[in-house]
Amino acid sequence: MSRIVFATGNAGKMREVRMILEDLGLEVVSMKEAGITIDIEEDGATYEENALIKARAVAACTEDIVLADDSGLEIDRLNGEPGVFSARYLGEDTSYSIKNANLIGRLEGVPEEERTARFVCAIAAVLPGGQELTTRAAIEGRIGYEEKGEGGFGYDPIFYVPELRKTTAELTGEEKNLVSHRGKALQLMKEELRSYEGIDCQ
Ligand code: ITT
Repeated sequence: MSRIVFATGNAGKMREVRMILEDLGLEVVSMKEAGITIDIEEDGATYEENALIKARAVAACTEDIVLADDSGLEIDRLNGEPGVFSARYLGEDTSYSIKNANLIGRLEGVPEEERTARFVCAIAAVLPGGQELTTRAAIEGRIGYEEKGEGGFGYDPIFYVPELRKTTAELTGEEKNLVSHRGKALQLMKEELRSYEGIDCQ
């Protein structure tokens, strides 16, 4: 039976990914659980390039289906920053309370209608036959004035979704996955995988 190895070291992502992929009926493991401990340099210019870099690096270590996620937060007023550098913004080891406070500070005095932003996610797949696929999706929102909510990870406490009147950190995991960039990009990837013969999924 095919198994999916998900090429991420981000525990928050992995938690969401497991939930979203559950109905495929395939075993889903993180790269660590698969015993793959390589360091991957993400030097692509786009989310798709970086997702493919991660998926290819892990696919070189396993016969399983490999998926990877590259994602980021784009703030219009900051010319799309932090974008593909979202994980590295202010340093990879800097806490998100500091990163979030910094972004709120950079938007001081900016009115609500100009605080538009989106989370973007590209998912890449490398199949056992070597075929490569990518999907992409986004969720539109606004940057809040303070952190709100305890759920999610990363920039979720400052990402306000006007239609839901909540930040993505105030949503349950299920609620976030229904509307999020990652949820939607992975749904598209599930449809692609279901159309492949030889991948025995539901
Ligand atoms: P892997 O490369 O190991 O998957 P990473 O955290 O380095 O983990 P990325 O390079 O794709 O992943 O960076 C994505 C960053 O974008 C992530 O670390 C967060 O800062 C931010 N981000 C992406 N999706 C998010 C979400 O759903 N909620 C909050 N922040 C998110």
